[in-house]
Amino acid sequence: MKKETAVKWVGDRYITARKVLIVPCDERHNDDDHGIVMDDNNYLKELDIMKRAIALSLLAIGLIAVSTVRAHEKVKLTGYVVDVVCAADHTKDSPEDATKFAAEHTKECALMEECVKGGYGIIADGKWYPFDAKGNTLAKALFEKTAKKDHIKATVEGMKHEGKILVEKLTDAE
Ligand SMILES: [Cu+2]
Repeated sequence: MKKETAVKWVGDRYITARKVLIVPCDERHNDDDHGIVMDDNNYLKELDIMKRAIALSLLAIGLIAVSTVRAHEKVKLTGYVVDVVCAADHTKDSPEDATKFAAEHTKECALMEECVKGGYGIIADGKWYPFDAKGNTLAKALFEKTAKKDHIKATVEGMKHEGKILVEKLTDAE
């Protein structure tokens, strides 16, 4: 703002020879970006604002990238593999009860048509973690292969994302 053109103060305004600038009270003494008059100085300020906007956008993109990486937390869990249909009744159990149910849940049940369709997950430390599609395929193969009737323990490795595990590896445990 060209101060020399300011004639006098009226309330929150500078009365200038050409136009009236509205200046917010708290920014009156600062270099303000809120002037309405466009002159060469303001044009430069507009560029400044653009630069700031670009910097802020880049910052926002950075933050989103960080949170996406955070949302994909690497996990390695060992527990009992169970089908989603049966696990649904036990997700609110105490960790002890959930673990007991998962341990006693049988291979036979896990391979019933409805249970296969529902997909699989793991109960580790008493907590339920459903698998993604790849996890479901690997879990079904594990159930088909195992000689155990129940207590079907496995270690799953992958990424935790929105409560699900994006399974990379599923291996027999014990
Ligand atoms: Cu079942």
